[in-house]
Amino acid sequence: MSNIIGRTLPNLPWQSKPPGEDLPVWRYSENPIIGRRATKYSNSVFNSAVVPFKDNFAGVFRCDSRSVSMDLFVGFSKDGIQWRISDTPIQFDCGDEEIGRREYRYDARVCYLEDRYYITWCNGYHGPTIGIAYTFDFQSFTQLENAFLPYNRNGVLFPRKIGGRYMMLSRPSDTGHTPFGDIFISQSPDLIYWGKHRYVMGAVKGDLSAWQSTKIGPGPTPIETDEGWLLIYHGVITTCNGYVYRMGVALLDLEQPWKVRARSRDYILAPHELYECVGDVPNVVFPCAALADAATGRIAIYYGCADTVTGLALTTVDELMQVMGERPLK
Ligand code: BMA
Repeated sequence: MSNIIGRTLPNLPWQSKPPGEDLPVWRYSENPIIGRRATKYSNSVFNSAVVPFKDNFAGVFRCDSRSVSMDLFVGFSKDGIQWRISDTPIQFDCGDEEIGRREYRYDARVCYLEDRYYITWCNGYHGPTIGIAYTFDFQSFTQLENAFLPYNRNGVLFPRKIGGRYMMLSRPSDTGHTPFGDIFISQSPDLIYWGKHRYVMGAVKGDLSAWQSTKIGPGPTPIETDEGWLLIYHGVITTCNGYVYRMGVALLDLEQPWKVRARSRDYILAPHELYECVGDVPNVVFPCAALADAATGRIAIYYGCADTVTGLALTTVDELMQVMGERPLK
């Protein structure tokens, strides 16, 4: 038995594992929980991040519009399943006009850190890089400097300082649909200046674990356990029909999170349901957030489906530890 370190979440959305299910992660029966037309002008709502907020939940949602521009929108929910999402994008206050100017924004993560909620996202600045902002109330948002030089995607903060420094995972990339990608970690004393970059783990060449042979990228905020940081991530293979995105899990060292303690050879969730296989970008499951309950070990994963709608998937800390133990990537 492994323990989640963190808050208890008695209202975490939950369904038990269906009888006969072999995979360590299972889907919420009413998926998708958010449809493509959830806001007035949206074409699609996916790759979005939710967190516990007061006694309920709040989130930052990627809603691509019907003009197909990408931006971030706030939403609130009482149960983590039914969401009210704003029709107007988040306005970020930024001390520097150069940085505050919007090109495009997508694939947000939200991380409660110290006394506030930090949002990181893929931010257009002469190519994709990692934007950072914070909020206390999900009403006003203050944008900081971009964390990195372009080109980078999937900036994921750790929920506390480690060894006295803030830590962020990311996936250096290119200006397009990047045909490569490994996960790195960067460290900062102040969330402005980032350095001490370390390689964490990469795509797996060869036939051992081909679902993650093209590129990988960090997903939700890492979940602290007594055995290490649980990192749910996406892995991509290039097929004759294009990219296919699946989900995997790894365990990173608690004090030196660039050291990988375990990693699954098998995927934990893959596009098998129709709403994951058919949409604006077929065959994509893309996790951006996870709620975790320290009392029960339950985990609820929010993931984009086919770049079109949002799904919910359930698991436990023990299921994830077991799959890494039984079928390790050696
Ligand atoms: C990535 C990002 C994600 C998207 C994925 C699949 O490069 O653009 O937002 O879900 O491709 O299209």
